[in-house]
Amino acid sequence: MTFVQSSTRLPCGNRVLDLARTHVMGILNVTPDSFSDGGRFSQLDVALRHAEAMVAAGATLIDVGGESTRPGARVVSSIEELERVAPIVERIHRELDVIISVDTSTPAVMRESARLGAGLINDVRSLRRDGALDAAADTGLPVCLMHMLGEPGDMQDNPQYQNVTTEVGEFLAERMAQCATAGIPPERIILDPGFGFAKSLQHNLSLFKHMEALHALGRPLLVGVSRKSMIGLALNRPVGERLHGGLALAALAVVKGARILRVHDVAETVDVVRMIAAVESAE
Ligand code: 8Y7
Repeated sequence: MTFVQSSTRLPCGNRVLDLARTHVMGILNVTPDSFSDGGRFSQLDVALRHAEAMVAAGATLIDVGGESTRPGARVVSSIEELERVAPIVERIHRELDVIISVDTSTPAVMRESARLGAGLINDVRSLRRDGALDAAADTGLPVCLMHMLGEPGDMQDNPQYQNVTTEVGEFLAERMAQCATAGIPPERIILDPGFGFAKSLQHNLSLFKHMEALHALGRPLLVGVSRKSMIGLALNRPVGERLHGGLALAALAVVKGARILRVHDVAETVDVVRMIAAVESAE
């Protein structure tokens, strides 16, 4: 069977993302308190080397984040966030062949990162902060809209849904409508179910199982489950022992049509994606 997609090329600044295949996005935290890296990559040169290694391992996007979204993490000022993110965006843009995604909810960080060469805005708050819709629209860059209720600090306080997948879909549709009003057309949007954000284990598992329903929104899906507590809780594993569970979810996400996998373990995930592609391209 042949599937013809309307547009498979997503312009991301001075690069293009081919949405006909699945891509691996490597996570680069430049926060001193990030939960699984313990801040080891906060120095500019170490961060750049880490980004370089992820690109060599096959990442086509690097997600640079300067604000920890860990529950209970300290709030970072926009100046502090900019001071963490801007230098690494600039260096990656100058030195590496990769699309830079900037993990931010902060309008000033969106604008400055775009100016310094970022190709994608990844906002876990779906452009709900004051000025974020306009800032993202002004950059002309694509945006990843992610589902979350509340704020990282309180999102895990007893989240409730009638039907998590339906409600996530409704939320994302509403954010797409807000984007359209602000001048960000659907063609520039990537959607993300937001695993681990305001969701219990059962919510995450059900949302993952029924993820395909979100294809009805007509936009590519990004999935981020790397090392998350849904793996820890399902398998009873500490954060350092979640790779295999994460790779199982990566494979499932590819089969369910996800186009971008946001991960810490790039080399391993690239093998998963390539192995599936090898089978799918057989006679
Ligand atoms: C996600 C994310 C995080 C995710 C998107 C972590 C910044 C928590 N998770 N962005 N960011 N999707 N789009 O464990 O699932 O990596 S931070």
